[in-house]
Amino acid sequence: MKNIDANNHVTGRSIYVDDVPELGGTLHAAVYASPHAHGKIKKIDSSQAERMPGVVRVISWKDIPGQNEIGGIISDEPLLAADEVHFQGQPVLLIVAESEEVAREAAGKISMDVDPLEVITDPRVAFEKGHLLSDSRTFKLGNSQAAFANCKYIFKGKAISGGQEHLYLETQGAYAYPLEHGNLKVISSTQGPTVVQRTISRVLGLGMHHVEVDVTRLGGGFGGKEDQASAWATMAALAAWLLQKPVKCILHRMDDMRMTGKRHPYSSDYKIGLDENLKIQAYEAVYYQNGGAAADLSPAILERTIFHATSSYFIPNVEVTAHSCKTNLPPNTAFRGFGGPQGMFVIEAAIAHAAQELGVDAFDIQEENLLKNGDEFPYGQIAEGCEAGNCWEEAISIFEYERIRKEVKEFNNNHLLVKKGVALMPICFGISFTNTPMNNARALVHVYGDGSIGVSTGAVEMGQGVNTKLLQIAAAVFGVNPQRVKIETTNTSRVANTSPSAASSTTDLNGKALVNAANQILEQLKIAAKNILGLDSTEGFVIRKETVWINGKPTSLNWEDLVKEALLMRLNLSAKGHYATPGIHFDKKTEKGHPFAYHVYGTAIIVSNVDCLRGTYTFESVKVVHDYGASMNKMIDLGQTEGGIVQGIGWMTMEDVVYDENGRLLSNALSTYKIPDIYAVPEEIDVHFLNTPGTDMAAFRSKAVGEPPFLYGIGAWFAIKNAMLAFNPNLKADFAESPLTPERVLMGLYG
Ligand code: MTE
Ligand code: LUZ
Ligand code: MOS
Repeated sequence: MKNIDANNHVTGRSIYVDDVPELGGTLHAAVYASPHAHGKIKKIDSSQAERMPGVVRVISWKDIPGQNEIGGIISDEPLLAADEVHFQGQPVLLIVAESEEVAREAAGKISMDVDPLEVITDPRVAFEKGHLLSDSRTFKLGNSQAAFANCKYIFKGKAISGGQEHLYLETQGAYAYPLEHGNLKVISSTQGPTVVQRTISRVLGLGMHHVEVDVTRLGGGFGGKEDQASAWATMAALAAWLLQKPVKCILHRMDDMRMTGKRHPYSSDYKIGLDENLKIQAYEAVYYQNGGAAADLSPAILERTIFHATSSYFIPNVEVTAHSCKTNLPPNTAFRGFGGPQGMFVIEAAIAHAAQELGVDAFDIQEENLLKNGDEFPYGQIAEGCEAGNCWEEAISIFEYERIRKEVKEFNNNHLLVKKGVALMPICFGISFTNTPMNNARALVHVYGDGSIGVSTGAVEMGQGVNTKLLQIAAAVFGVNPQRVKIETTNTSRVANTSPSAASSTTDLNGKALVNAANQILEQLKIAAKNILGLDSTEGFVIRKETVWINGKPTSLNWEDLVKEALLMRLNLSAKGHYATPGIHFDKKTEKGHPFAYHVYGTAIIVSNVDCLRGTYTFESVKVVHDYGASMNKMIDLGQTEGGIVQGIGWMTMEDVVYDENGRLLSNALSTYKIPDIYAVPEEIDVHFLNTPGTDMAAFRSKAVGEPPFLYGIGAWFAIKNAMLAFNPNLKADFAESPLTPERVLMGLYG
């Protein structure tokens, strides 16, 4: 089924927050943000701004009726700075005016003096000084110290990965307006409507029932709106509440880039030990996560780093420790992969290091250590339904890896200044929120008198196609034409206490809740069918193509008549379905458990082409065998895969988030922050669907697809590195730094 939004997207008809028709009297809010990265606030002068015609009010933390606190996991983040500022771009004042232009101009007339405090931007420096955002975490399996004593080869090194700007096409924003009885309605571009509702209720000191959050769709989220949409929604709500007027707060691109957090940069140390057969016997790593100035989701992201520390490999002796370091940067946040990619880059760097030193292909080490069924992850879960080996083998055979390898070698022998590199990237990603209680969802389904169906869930459409998949599920379970089904907006008054749409789990959780709701209604329809058809039993009752079937045979009863009769019989054709992932658990004391419903696997073969005179490069091909289970929508899944690959390559190669030593974002626009464009996309992306039955833990046995393909991009770094090695075999082996920009390539080649 085609994505239900496709036509509207390409014709500009899709509605985003800023497209919602404005109510009369709507005001506009702009944020005054700190120009200082760290300091005690001495004086703020907003008098000029306040005097400007059209300015309605300048709001400070003192105007907050409830708590000046928006931290989700840890209460360490004010909505508006009070005594101190902790990063450049931290919101200090909110200017509300009759137009957006006036509000922004007024914000530009505000000045602030601070007593400066030390600015720290490096996570290792923060760690040395003891500035941590949360408790450090360690996962252990076997005994790595003892195992190292028996390793033939041991390599130690350092790996650094950079930040990443989400660059959702729709910037952060919200539109809030007061309703009667002290209620508020907020239209927000958020992945987490309940997060927004909870945060507003806390800041305004209102019960959650007073706050209704509604989401139509997002122009992209990528994790950036899992937690960080709430600040802007709360600002709009605060102004709307204080002024009792509709207020819009939409960030301009450069403000969005400057004020919001990004993917966490990491700096890590690793130690890897192998035996003479290239079996990895021991692995240790310490990760320094650059968390920024407040915790945000950092503790959860830190956890996923160590969940994925060994990636797609089995290593019997592991000890990995992660520190969440507090720096004076905007609080970093969720981004596709949620800390997993950062952990997986380090183990791949360690393997590449060992390969370079031993004079073997990384391929040989990777293949020797691939995860198999029955292997234990360092967090205690046992691998089941493991497709790592199948994806790897199938990729090698259908894409003829041996031929690719030979061709690359030959090409390199025949070219002096242009070199090719090939790398394989096996992936393994755990599906479920690592915080077990979050793995639940609800759906509200109405069958209307004409046989049409309305579906509300907690799922947020952000471009990933969840609404299309939910529509497919509803149509399939009811056995009706997809045209009968409407997916409603995501609204906290219809579906409450939702987890954000994240962790790639949105279709699994909400889809299963939807099946549950639909089945309750089918039970009612079964009673109606029994009555109408005068049956003794409803054995084998099923609706297929809008016709009721009993015991494998079609009856004369169709969907519309069935619904009409059921309502005349006063049956309930509305239902609320609930789903909570069964069988998952995790004990943070022992750091062991079974946190994931299942894992997603795959293998990519990536070929790079590096111009060794200029340091520039292209990607000739990315060839993938991916484990989708029984994909319920191959076009959407392919889109997620292609998008994920390109976004992953961007993170590893060209997207360079740069702050200066004063914590000022230098890469603050698309002129200085390079993301992959159509010319940077690999010339060929060939995706092969592994043929498997999938798992019952996934909705319709169609495995989660949102984040895993991002991980293939990691292979791009190693494909470039391998091309560089063909030019200069003496490259530093014990240091891996991403993004591998053309500048870094050039300096690496001749350094
Ligand atoms: N695809 C598009 N087009 N836009 C997005 O914002 N977010 C990604 C991924 N794919 C995103 C996307 C992220 S970070 C996640 S967690 C998943 O989609 C969320 O949706 P899912 O749970 O339905 O896969
Ligand atoms: N969000 C979250 C996530 O809160 N917990 C997770 O485990 C997670 N994983 C991936 C993406 N977002
Ligand atoms: Mo995705 S990082 O779980 O929003």
